[in-house]
Amino acid sequence: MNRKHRSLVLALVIALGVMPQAVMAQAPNYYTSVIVSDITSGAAVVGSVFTTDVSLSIVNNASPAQGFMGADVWISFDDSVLDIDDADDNPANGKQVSISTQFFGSSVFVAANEVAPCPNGGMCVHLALSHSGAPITNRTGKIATITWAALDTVVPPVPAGLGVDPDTVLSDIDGQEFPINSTSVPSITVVAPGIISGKVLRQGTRTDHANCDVTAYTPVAASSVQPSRMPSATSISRCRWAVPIWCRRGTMAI
Ligand SMILES: [Ca+2]
Repeated sequence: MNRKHRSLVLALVIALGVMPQAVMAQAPNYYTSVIVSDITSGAAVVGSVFTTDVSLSIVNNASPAQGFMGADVWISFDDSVLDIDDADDNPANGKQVSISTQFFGSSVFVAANEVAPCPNGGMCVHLALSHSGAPITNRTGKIATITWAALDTVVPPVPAGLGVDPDTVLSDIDGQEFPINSTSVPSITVVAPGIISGKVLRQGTRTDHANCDVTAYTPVAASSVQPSRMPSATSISRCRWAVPIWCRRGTMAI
């Protein structure tokens, strides 16, 4: 993040240390949450990508309502298991996630959208967001969608290690910190790819195999090969037989 452009959120949070304790005690009438959703698309499979949403929530139960203006959010993850799929596909500016206007609205100001070391160790998705409208008093909504890439170098199953770093803060219009009453993070485990098996049954007889393309990913043991099922030299020359699935007993690719 360009530190010169850290949001008002970050700068004002520093003032927290000198806040009167009486102010900290006055938080009985609202409830705030930072929520990382479970998987919303894709799958936590080695070599694949999947998405989770990051949302904020505030609910006021009494007047006068308290509202907040910004958030400095650190979502931690195990970078030996996951990477971030860059939202803008531009490696020159680092890695970003997809910002949502659902919570802060169209006036959202993005001071930080980066992958950076967490304040408390490890790697984080860091978002510093604020907006120019009225303080938000009752709303639950997305601030971002993260596309995770499950590394193909891990030995599954392995936990993704998602978390909300303790340095995550919400701030009100005066720059004072809102207590975060709860955080919610899914327990995601990266697993091995599944295997789909089945048979390809022959229907009728085809003599012209032009433009056909058969691909199988499961090797067939040599003992199961039936020479009588082998295609002729002519058909081999016309087709791309990747793996001899057609050699299995009782199965036929074309
Ligand atoms: Ca980028």
